[in-house]
Amino acid sequence: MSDSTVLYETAEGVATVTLNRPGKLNAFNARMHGELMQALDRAAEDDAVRALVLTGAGRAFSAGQDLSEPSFAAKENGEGPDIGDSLRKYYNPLIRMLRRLEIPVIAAVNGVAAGAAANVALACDIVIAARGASFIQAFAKVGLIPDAAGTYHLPRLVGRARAFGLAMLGDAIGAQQAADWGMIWKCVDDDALMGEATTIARTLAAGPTRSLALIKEALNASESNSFGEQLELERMLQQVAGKTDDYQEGSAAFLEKRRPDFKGR
Ligand code: T3D
Repeated sequence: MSDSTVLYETAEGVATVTLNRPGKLNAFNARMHGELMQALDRAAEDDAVRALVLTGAGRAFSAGQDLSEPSFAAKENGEGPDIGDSLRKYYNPLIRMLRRLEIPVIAAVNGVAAGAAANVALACDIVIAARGASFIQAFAKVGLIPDAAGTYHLPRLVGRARAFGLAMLGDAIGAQQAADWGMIWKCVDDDALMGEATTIARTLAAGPTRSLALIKEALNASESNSFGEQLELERMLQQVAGKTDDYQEGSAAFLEKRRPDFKGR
């Protein structure tokens, strides 16, 4: 059994990254942050990796920040810890990395996703969850505010009314409800989760990787662009997509009535 806090394996163009502190419900500590960023860098640098699955070992996806980390304790003078510093060092770079990765990132939420971990999942491109999984904006329960881009993604995913309810009450919502609310892509039976995540990831890994990266760029930008800026961005990105080998292949395959063989270029 590996003692790494993050497991990394690749097969058929898909990197599977597993948060691996099951005894602590995969809560994030400094070491796990470091190893997770290393795993994401590794995937980014490997041309053979064309999709990534993020999941958790054991019964949880992750319980969010490890609240027993010494950096979370009050200082000797009674002053509270500088949690903003932890966001600057760890969570903000992680969320930026997930959104910046030029391959599709699929969160396979296998169990509870609480606090920052719920928002790490929601920062992924496609989120699928096991029926027994739940999402908890646990922050207000411990006197904090949603971070890891929760206040950005939540209202955009579920609307203002539900975002306020989730953030202020901190109640758990089940995977089916999350899917019904449009917070995630889909909810599947528990024992189907990894099969379904792998099927989606392999489909995307065999897809036109550059075009998928451009789709990601465009949809992420649409969250803050004006209508006019977005039309202009679409023009620019479509120009890039049209010059890829995969566009040549995709259009030729359509006209020749065959399946395309995308190379990710
Ligand atoms: O650095 C920064 O930027 C700060 C950012 C903070 C962002 C945050 O994430 S704040 C929110 C942190 N997370 C939470 O508040 C969630 C705390 N955990 C829970 O509410 C519950 O554990 C769960 C609802 C997730 C699961 O409940 P349950 O009943 O299935 O499990 P449990 O018995 O509560 O937990 C099992 C063990 O994991 C237990 O340890 P033990 O008693 O067996 O030794 C528990 O203490 C530990 N654990 C669970 N969550 C955390 C944790 N240990 C440290 N930190 C945790 N977050």
